[in-house]
Amino acid sequence: MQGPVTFEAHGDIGVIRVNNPPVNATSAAVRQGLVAAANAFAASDQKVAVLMADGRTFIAGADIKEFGKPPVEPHLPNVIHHIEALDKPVICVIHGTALGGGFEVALGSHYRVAVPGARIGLPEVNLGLIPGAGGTQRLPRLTGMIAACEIFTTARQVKADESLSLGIVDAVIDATPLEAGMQFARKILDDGLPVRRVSEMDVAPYDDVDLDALRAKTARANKGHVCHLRGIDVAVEGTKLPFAEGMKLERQGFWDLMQTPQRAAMIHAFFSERAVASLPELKGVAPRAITHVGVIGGGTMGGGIAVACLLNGLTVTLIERDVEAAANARAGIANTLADSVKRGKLKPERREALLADALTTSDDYATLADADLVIEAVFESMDVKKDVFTKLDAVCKPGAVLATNTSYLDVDDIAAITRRPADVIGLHFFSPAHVMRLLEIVVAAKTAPDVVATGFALAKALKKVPVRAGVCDGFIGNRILKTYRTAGDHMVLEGASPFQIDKALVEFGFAMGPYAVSDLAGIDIGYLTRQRLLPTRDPCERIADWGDVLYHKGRLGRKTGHGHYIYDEKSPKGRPDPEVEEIIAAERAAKGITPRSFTDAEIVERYMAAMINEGARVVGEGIALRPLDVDVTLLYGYGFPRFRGGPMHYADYIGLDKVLATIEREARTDDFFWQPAPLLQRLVAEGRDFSSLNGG
Ligand code: T1G
Repeated sequence: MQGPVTFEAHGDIGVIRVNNPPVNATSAAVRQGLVAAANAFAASDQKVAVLMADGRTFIAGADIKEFGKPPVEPHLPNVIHHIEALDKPVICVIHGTALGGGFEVALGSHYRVAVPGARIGLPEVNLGLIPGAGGTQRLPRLTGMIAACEIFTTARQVKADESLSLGIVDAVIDATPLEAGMQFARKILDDGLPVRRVSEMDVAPYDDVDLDALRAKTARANKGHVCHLRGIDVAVEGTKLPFAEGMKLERQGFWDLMQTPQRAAMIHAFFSERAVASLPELKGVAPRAITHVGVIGGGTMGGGIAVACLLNGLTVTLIERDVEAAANARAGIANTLADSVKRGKLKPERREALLADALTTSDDYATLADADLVIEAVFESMDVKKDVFTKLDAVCKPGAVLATNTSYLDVDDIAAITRRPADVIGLHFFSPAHVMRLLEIVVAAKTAPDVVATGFALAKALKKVPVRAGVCDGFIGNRILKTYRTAGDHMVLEGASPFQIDKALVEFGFAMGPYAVSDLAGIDIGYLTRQRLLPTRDPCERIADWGDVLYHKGRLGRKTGHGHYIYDEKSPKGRPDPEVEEIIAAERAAKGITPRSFTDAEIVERYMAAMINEGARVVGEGIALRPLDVDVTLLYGYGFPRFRGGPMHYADYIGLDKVLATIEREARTDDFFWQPAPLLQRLVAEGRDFSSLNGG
């Protein structure tokens, strides 16, 4: 047999082998190949077949690249039905990550074997879908309804030993996939085990109370999403019917969801998260080797960066201003690692080893002499950073990468203080640095290509999502944040309350509104940003500095118990503070503004128009390479709802002409803040959208 699926005889045992790099996705060719191989097995003398895959993983799912295109026969559910209907046993061997359609192929096999390290999962909800090839109908028959629904609504990957205990796999065999399959096949032959079809099994009884609890928990965890609860409905109702009828119910649910904008948005997010690291400038450029990282500053950011490096196998030397501060930094890192142990993310003995062997804390820069890369995370002051880089330039070995974690300062200016500007780069982590996945990689004018490649390699090593950014105030994320926050502040001055704005944006899909976020991060940050930008403020700019009043009253947010919201034992998560409304009313009166009411829809429209417009400027100026880089930045660093795909994808969905019309409407009252981005105007004039700039 030719193509990505072959059938070969090994005595009494046949082997159906899938080989479709990089992850053996069930493309049309694979589906056709599976049917042909099943037929070859049926017609052969072999008594049992092993179904496995070459490469790093068993089938990792349907071919996402085919979504949104006209479907091609044979459909995966029919392929799986064909395999299950065989009257000779098929054993599926799982290695790597058998996800989505790949796991569903395994469920349609008669027996399942995992090798150590293998994981299974049904992550379709991450794409705005539900399992569409029998997952909602077969898995409940194997594990019970509650466990099955928990698996596909969380999209979590289930390890081999848990899969065994849940009855998903029949054995975990420590061998190569082929050897494991052959070993189990011989057991089938020796014991004369029959064909065993999951579709013919019954779902074990379950308690509706448990199901209702799972529904409620799922709804809370996925506000705004439609696919998770649809999956539970399909599983529950479908398995009450004959299997074939249940499959029809699942198929209907799957295709309904395939048509939703949420599916388009989440698949855009899936591919964009990968596209951000595929840059022409990195092609063929080897990164510098990184095993020993220096961190300057052991505060929240420096400590978090150190933990991220330690948890991913790097050795860390952390420098603080004196021995006491270094000891405090070590204690902070030890506590953070202890939290990881408490959450089951880290074994205690590994924590001890990291602290004993992988972490050095000191006040002596000389200990950085053999560091491969050093990241400074000191106070956001250019003078302080220049002092640090002068010291690093003196002690670090030739070829060491010198990185700044600044969130807005000019990386070119920092590089210029050194004798090695080509080795200087910005690595902007987001707090908490060992949790937030976004890493803005800020490329200065003189940063060498292999230093850029090193930044991306470090991001991969730390399991971060890297986005290349140019040098400007705030790079990509903070620059756009400042704009849409200002749009919110203007609306407050005009009559909206910060609490209404927060509510409207939570309804839109943000986990938190901008004012609740400000309370969390600290109102002082916004104040200091406005102060810093005061000297560059344009006289035409409409000033919305009512937040400064809160700052001067010491209302800094959660850390002082008072910000926009009140935080106390009565409302630990905050409740609107009427006094803030009074402060704002006084500000409006002082500016002669008569407040007006806003609808939630208008709040979202203006807020998103400001965000999209600044995103278009950032792309137009080359600070971000493509609109997808802006999407990934907002998705992974600023809580933008994934089911909307990011601000630029969302703009395409609502129509760039509508976004431009909003901006032009608002410009009639404030033509300074509302200046249409030239790129937005050009795309509208050409009838194109942002996706046309995202490349291949
Ligand atoms: N289809 C097409 N391409 C895929 C793919 C997929 N399912 N999964 C990965 N790729 C590409 C990816 O774009 C990248 O390409 C390369 O493979 C390596 O991926 C019927 C309908 C498997 C855990 O959601 O979670 O089945 O950039 O960089 O970090 O019910 O890929 O190199 O050109 O991510 O080692 C369900 C999605 C689909 C799994 C490997 N399956 N993939 O991670 O490599 S829906 C999924 C992953 C479905 C059925 C439904 C991960 C991975 P390029 P990578 P990795």
